[in-house]
Order: sequence, then structure tokens, then C-alpha cells
Amino acid sequence: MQSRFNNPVPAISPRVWLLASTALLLLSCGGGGSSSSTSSNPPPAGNVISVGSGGFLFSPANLTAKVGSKVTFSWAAGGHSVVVGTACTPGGPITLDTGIHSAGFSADVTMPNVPGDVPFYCQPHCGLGMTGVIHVTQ
Ligand SMILES: [Cu+2]
Repeated sequence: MQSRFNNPVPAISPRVWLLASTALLLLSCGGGGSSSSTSSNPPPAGNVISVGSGGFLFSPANLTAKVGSKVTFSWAAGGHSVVVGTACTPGGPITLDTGIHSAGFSADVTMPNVPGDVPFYCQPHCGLGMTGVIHVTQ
């Protein structure tokens, strides 16, 4: 019976360490950056949606993007897909079904040239509420 408690080392998963070190990295980089206003062609920062970060969800689940711009879906965890559609059914202003991918995969998706919503969901987890929408604006 003693053997149940013979491991004195606290169990900390590699994922926790990864998250902690990433947070530290972000913190250490946050203070030194000075914003430059000289660039006439700034990168489209913020057009990234994390897939499966923190569970069965997209982050952010609501994103605003310009017409014709590019939105990148970035897989933070495996077993997820991105399908454009509503009510867990494909269909919408653009056609997209990435299929299921692992962490590290990414997909660049070009937004329509007309304003409107681009709803999307994860095929395996749509029933769990893993959905999102991109608001495409002029
Ligand atoms: Cu999913």
C-alpha cells in the first residue's frame, strides 16, 4: 500500500512549463518595444485566431477584419478543424474546410471582398460550442 505514494516529485506537465515560459517571454519582451510611426505599410497585426487554445474554443472567437485581408488560423492544439458555416453546417460567403490538424498547423484564409460575417466552427467540437465569427468590414 505504501507504493501508492512513493513518488515525491510534484507532477508538472511539460505543457504547463511551456505556457509559463511563454508567458515570461512575452512579459520580458513587453517593456522594451517602442512603437514606430514611420512605416507606411504596417503588418496586419491581430488577424490571427488561435485554434484550441485553452480548450474547445477559438481565441478570439470574434474578430474584425478588412475586406480582402488575410486571417490566419493557428492550431494551438490538435484534433480541431475550421469549417466556414453556421449551425454546424458548411456554407457561407467563402468555402473553407481545413480538415483536422495537429498543433503547429496554420491556415491563411482570405476574407471576402464584400463586408459581412464569416461564421466558422470546429467540426468535431461544434456541438460543444466551438464556434466563432469574423466580421468583415470595409
Ligand atoms: Cu475542436
